[in-house]
Amino acid sequence: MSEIREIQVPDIGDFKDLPVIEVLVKPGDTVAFDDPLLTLESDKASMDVPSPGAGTVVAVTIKEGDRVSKGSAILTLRMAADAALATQNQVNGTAVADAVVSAVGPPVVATPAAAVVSAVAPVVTASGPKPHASPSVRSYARKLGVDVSKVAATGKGGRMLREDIEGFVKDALVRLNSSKPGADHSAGLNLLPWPDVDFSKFGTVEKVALSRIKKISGANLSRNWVMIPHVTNNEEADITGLEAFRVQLNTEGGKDAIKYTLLAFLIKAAVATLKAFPQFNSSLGNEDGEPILILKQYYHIGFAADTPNGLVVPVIRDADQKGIGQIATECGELARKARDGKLGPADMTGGTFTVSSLGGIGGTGFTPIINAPEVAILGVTRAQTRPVWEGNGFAPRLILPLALSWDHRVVDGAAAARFLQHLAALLADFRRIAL
Ligand code: CAO
Repeated sequence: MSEIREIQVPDIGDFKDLPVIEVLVKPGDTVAFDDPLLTLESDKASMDVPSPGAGTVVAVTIKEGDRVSKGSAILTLRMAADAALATQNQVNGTAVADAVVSAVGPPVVATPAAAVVSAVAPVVTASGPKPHASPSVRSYARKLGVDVSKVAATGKGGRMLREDIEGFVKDALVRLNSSKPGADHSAGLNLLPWPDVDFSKFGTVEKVALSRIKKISGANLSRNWVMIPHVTNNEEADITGLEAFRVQLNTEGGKDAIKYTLLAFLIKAAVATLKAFPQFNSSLGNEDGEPILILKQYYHIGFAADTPNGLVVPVIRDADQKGIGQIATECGELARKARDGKLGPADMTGGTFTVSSLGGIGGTGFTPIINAPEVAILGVTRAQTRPVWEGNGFAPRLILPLALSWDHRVVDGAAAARFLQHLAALLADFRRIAL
């Protein structure tokens, strides 16, 4: 009769009460001696707990998020007939079934170079820390010949998952196949193959890895650009009065008061316009195989934030229920978190419409890409004082360029023009928001 043993956390040095960040096996899995069973994480490193022997997993006692120390039960293992435990001298368990004994695995600290992988890095940058991947994921990557520094990590806290390695391999295979003669080079679009140029033939080059954010946002932007039939309408808003009001509020407030930003007014005006044109606050859906429009009765407004690692879109929740001061404060806090790489998934999900403001930088217009599954995005560039004809003479007016990209499957040009006119009228006279 094969023996069932309870496997426990081995000696992990001075560490205690470490969180389990990944359980790598499930009941029924066959493991060999030294195969990783789970990954633990301290504040400085992640480490795999290897199996002390070969066998089949009967039951897993712990789950992701549990905290463990030396001796904590991990799982029960039906030992392979000829398997010997690495550390027989530490056997001390209770019977579970058949002839059950406990065993702790080979000490994790016995192989420090392999066990301690990388410092936890929320964002992996070209020249920054190494990607945060557990030893088992690294070993898996090595088996498949994958360089982990080229893989975008999608796990919690920027952790690399086995799925990330698999996705990378699949993408590489697709690229390889599409480079074969006669292959379709363009995901069904029948386009010319991407130019394969050795730039170093023409001059000195430097290769820099893309940040994790750039890899993820790039993939999203490509999909959105290819899959959504975008159209962009342009409009101008006279914000002379609004800007004077904003400056006045900031002057009255003093040094420590709220800083009223143009972005906060834009978000408030966008919400009022979305209420007047609900199809812009929607997403395309599917029910029983038929396309439907999902109109949202909440107004979570995303705003594009430029960070050293790339573009992110934090979301102001329930912007319709917030005053302009609160929106300005939240935008400031979220923009700061974004720059520090500290935005969590909750800060960036659930948006119904996005505002992308380049006004603090410059420009006269651009074509923002819709942030799927939203159906429209407002792009704003720099306001300029211009002479405007007022019937009997020119007057200097502050004019703000607006660009609205919209999904032509949901909206049409006339609705987009009306949306922008409505928005421009609100910005020209903010009292209209109260109507
Ligand atoms: N016209 C003229 N001036 C403007 C303006 C506009 N449209 N928008 C902002 N400004 C002014 C502000 O008034 C501010 O001046 P004061 O300090 O004197 O008041 C200054 O420019 C700086 O503004 P800001 O852009 O730093 O602040 P903000 O609140 O307007 O914007 C944020 C915050 C997060 C939107 C901005 O920092 C940012 O990241 N912008 C880039 C967004 C982006 O990358 N979009 C492109 C996406 S597609 O790749």
